[in-house]
Amino acid sequence: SGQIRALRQQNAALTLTALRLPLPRPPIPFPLPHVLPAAHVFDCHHTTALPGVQVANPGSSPDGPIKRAYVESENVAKFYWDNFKRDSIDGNHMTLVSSVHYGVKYNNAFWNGAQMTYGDGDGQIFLDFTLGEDVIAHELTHGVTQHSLGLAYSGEAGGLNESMSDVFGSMFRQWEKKQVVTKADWLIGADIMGPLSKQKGFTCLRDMASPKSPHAMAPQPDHYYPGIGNLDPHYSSGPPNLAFYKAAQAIGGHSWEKAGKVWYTALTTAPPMPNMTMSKFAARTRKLSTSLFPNDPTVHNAVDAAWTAVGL
Ligand code: ASN
Ligand code: ZN
Repeated sequence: SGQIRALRQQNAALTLTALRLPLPRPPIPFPLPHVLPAAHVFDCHHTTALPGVQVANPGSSPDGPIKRAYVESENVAKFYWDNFKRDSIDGNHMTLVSSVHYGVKYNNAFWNGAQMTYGDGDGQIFLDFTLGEDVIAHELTHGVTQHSLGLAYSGEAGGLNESMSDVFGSMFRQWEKKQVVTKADWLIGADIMGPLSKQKGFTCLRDMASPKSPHAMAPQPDHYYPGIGNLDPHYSSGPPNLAFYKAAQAIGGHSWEKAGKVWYTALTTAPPMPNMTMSKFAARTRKLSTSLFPNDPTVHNAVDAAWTAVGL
């Protein structure tokens, strides 16, 4: 019939149009999911040879440190991606390597420039170091610092380096618990304190909210002074730790959303500056608090007052 002929002509016209015009690319309906970097775990079997023997399927290991090193490394990678769009330690999808059961009753954990290493603790002073989510994020953040500002591990930069690890270590622990700043304890190492340490009244290694606290195993100065850079970095980190706590507290909400963004940007958006001073870092966060949150003067005021309070 005429109707069918008309439809056929219309159809032919559409086909011709389609042949002549390049089809527009259909828009991707949603962004592709981010793939977390791989996490590898090695077992030192109580030796000090690194990295040790690689563990297959660490995520389903019955061994606590092996499983935790895997799961929490992936969680730290997720923390850095979800909140700061950083792809792994180096910002370039680097595989996360951890070695556990390092040495015999080894009372520490460390980043060696390429990987994390965790001791089992002696069970008296310290428990297994993978029990601290903040400890795991602390060590991984040493890697982030190495691949960004490249802060030295001595002088004022050393204190800043340690403080970055405590700041993002605590922030990560808060993020895992979905804690607002007023509910967080701001302690570093609270989950690895052994019975002997607790018996002595130590609740943590360091207390960001109260660096001089006698309940911290390693009390720190809570105010800047010229010459603070001569201290071990774990002590000179006191004033910058307290500054972050004060800024986050005054801003309120989740530490990783505003204060964390300012600190992260200050750490990662400049060429390496291994000898950065504390006042230079403070100045960077003061500036970034305005440029990142131009419509939210609370952020700048909080950051400014926090540094001023610790003498910077
Ligand atoms: N656990 C310590 C730290 O990451 C090891 C060290 O003294 N560097 O700071
Ligand atoms: Zn450290």
